[in-house]
Amino acid sequence: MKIEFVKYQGLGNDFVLIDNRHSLEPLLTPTQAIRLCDRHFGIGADGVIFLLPAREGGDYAMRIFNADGSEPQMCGNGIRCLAQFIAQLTQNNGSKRAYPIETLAGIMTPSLIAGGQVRVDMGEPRLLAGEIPTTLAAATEKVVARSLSLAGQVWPVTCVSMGNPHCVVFVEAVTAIALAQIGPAFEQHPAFPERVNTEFIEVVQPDYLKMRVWERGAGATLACGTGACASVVAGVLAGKCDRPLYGGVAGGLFRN
Ligand code: ZDP
Repeated sequence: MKIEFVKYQGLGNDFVLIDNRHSLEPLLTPTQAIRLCDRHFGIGADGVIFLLPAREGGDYAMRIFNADGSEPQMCGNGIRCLAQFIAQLTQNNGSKRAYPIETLAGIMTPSLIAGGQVRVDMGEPRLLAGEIPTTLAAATEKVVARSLSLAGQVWPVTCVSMGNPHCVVFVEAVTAIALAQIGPAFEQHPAFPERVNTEFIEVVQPDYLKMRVWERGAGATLACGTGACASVVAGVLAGKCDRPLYGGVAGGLFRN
C-alpha cells in the first residue's frame, strides 16, 4: 500500500498528516499509526492526523491517533498544523483565513494570521469532574487544587477539559520533576478513567508560565496546545494567573 504523507510540527509537537479527503474513514488503522510514529523504525511523530470530509457543517473533519494508537478528541497544535496543510493543499493564497473543522470535541476554528502563524479558537473549557472525566470530586463539582496522592507525594491538582482531559499540577520548579517516572503515574492513575494529559506548571510570573507536559498516549512532548490552554484556565481557577495572560505559555521557549 502506498500512501502520501507530510510531516508538520507546531512548537515541536510533531505530526504525520494524511490527505484523507476522499474517504470518510481514516486510511490507516491505529496499529499502522503506532508504527508510523515510531521514532526509530517509522517516520517518527507524536501522532497521525487525518484530513477528512465534513459531515456536520464544518469545512472539513479532523481525526487523530496518538503515538500509542489511542484516539483523542482534540489536538491544539495538530489542528494548527492541519490548517496550514489545508492551505497548502487548496493553494489558498490567504484569501480564506478561517477553517471550521469538525473534531470529536465539536467544531474548532483555526485561522491563518500574519507572519505565517496559525491561531485556533479552542472553544470553552469544561470544568466539571464528570466532564473531564475524573473521580477526584463529585461529577458536578469543579476540581481546583485538590490533593492527589501518587508516587509517595501529595500533589495539588486542577483539572480541565479542552475536549480532552487535562490534570494541571503547579510545582515550584519544573526542572525538578522526573517526568518519565511521574508522567505515567498520572496518566494511568485510577482517578482518570479515560487516562489524562498532565501539565507540570511553574508560575514564573502571574502572566508567564513554564510547562512540561506528559501527554496521554504520546508521553513527553515539546508542546501541547490543549495543555497550554488548560494550564492557563487552571491558573486562573487556582488564583495563580492573571486574566488575560499576555505572556502565554512558553511552549517555544522551554524545552524538556
Ligand atoms: O488528549 C490526548 O490524548 C492528547 N495526547 C492529544 C494531543 C494533544 C496535542 N498535543 C495538543 O497540542 O493539543 C496535540
